[in-house]
Amino acid sequence: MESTRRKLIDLLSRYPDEFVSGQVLSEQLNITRSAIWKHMKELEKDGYVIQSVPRKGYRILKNPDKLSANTIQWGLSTNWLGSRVIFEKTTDSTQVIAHHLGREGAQHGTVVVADEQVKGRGRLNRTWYSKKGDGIWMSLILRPEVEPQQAPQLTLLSAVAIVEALEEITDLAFYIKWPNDIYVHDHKIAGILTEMQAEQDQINYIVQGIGLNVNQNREDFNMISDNEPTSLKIETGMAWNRRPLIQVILQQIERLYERYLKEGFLPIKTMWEERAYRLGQPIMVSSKNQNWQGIFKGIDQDGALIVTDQKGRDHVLYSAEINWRSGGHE
Ligand code: BTX
Repeated sequence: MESTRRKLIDLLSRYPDEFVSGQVLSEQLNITRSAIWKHMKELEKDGYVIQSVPRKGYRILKNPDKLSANTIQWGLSTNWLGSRVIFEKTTDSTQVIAHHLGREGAQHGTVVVADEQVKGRGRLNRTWYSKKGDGIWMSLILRPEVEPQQAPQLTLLSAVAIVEALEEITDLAFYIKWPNDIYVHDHKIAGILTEMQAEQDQINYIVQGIGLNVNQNREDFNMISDNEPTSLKIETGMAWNRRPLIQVILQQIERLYERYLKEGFLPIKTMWEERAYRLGQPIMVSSKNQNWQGIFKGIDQDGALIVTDQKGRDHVLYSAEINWRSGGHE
């Protein structure tokens, strides 16, 4: 049932301005014309507006805004990412659900999406504000066959993929602040939280959380004082439908992930550095209780930060606190 409806959407979406006849649909899907009609009624329940004209056929007039496991999957052109989607109207955190599923053996590529999170979290248990209906709050379960120390590479990989997805659908330029934040016009629009369950030399699973602000207004961020977040709506002046956005993001992540498995981290590293915030510029580092100024040179093979100090020596930093904006002067 599910996959028939998915194929139906795929067929109709291929010819957006044309009618596709019931005859063609029934031949392609190998079901009767009355079964096609029943599927159309089900799609309408999920928010599709479908025009049906006798002797011409069917066409989609409007895709649904509504998020559900079905609407996320229909029209999603991935092979494995999102092959299972769990959708919750409201939850503490999609990370919690995904960890639970991961422990129970959920398949690689399972995606958990929520309309609202009441305990959304960032790194170091910071709060991630996840207002109802206004953003993309989702967690991916991944089971990569790589060494545990390579896991941070997957944060960088998804950051590049999200930037590519956002640049595909808007005219804005996005960049990545090491290691996990996406910025536009100096404001944070998205964050990535990669958590891992591993044994010494083997990853059991990774839960990668992605939070993207979509339709918030400026006043929705009044409670955040430290980094003036932004949303797609604030930046573009228009509201966005989250469903196609989720699909483009998943498609880009899957594409880059497959490239990573074939070609390794190097192409991802290059793409990441092309989009890196303040690359080649002075930044302040506070590590080992010392503050010093250096030049942000790039990232290494593991995704760690390379900063050159004033004597020209390179330092590899994994979790140092970086004062990005100051360059030592603020
Ligand atoms: P982070 O630790 O880099 O960023 C958290 C910080 O960002 C907060 O301390 C706050 O200052 C600021 N902040 C909080 N909410 C927002 C927001 N909506 N937009 C911009 N800035 C904000 C980044 O952590 C990783 C966030 C991952 C969120 C996803 S959502 C789906 C999944 N579920 C879950 O609980 N977390 C992940």
